[in-house]
Amino acid sequence: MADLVVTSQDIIDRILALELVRVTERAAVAAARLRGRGDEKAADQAAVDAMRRELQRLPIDGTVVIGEGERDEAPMLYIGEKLGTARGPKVDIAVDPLEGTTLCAKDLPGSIAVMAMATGGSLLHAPDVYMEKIAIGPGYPRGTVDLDMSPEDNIRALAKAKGVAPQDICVLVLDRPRHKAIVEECRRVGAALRIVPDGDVAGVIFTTRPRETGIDLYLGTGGAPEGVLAAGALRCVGGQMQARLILDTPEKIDRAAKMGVTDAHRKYDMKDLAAGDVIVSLTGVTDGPLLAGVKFARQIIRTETLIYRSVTGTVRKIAAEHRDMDKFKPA
Ligand code: VTB
Repeated sequence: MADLVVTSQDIIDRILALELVRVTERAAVAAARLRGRGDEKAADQAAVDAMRRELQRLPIDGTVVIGEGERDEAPMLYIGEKLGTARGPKVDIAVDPLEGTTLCAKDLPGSIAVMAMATGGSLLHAPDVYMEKIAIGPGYPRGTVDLDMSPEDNIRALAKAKGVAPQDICVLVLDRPRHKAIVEECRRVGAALRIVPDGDVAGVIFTTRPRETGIDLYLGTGGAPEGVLAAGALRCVGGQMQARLILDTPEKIDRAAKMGVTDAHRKYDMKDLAAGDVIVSLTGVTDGPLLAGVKFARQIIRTETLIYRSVTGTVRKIAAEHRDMDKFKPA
């Protein structure tokens, strides 16, 4: 049998994949200890600390491109922060250590710890503004849906491509007043709507596994950094996504320009959001349709993680039992 020859390419997309699982597992466990305690900030901080600690140990020359905020507003995992031992490949890092902080604080479904790693320079440096998004899972002809088509046209086109009636399509939107028109139009067409309080990284990723989640289409406006993370996972399995930043004030246009956005109205394709080789890891914090949340038992902590890898399109679901309790002690 041939020896396993490890190239630098392998390091990013093969060997590091399992390391990313460890990173999101740690963040998820840290946040899960504070599940249902009504303290969003504490849960988020615990996840941030744990994620950063793990990332620092990795053999990478990493730069945070999607993080907790600008350097002056986030002491950790700020945009531009260098991570890793610096002895390894140059990579872009996008993190959302606790996506759905309120879901976690209220112990509601769908909060996750999530991160993406990609070849250096390949993730969109998205400012923390809103982003209009549309996403569908794999298996549809390119261009089946479009950000500039109406919800009705998108639902009808998707139903046709799936071979079902529009009434059999389920759309996920965030529960926000700004989505009133989308909700009304979906209702008119007769599609099902899942209206979630938070968590649109997971919401977009739900479209990658419609048989488990029941979600065919994501519509609406959420955070731009969240959009980049979700696009990474979608790309790995051949889903489709389009997005547009909402830059509605001179201040936002200026902030985006500083991050390299020259066309404020640009319609981004999935590849513009996450190019290059990308791996995305997400671990359940609270129970959800994709992943079970962290379970604490006597001397065992159980976690569930999905890891997406673009090079091969492999998705692994890793159910882990952790027995080394010292590693999971709160900091
Ligand atoms: C979404 C959602 C997040 O922010 O991005 C949302 O995924 C968008 O912002 O969980 P608003 O809450 O202002 O609508 C969160 O809800 C929180 O970061």
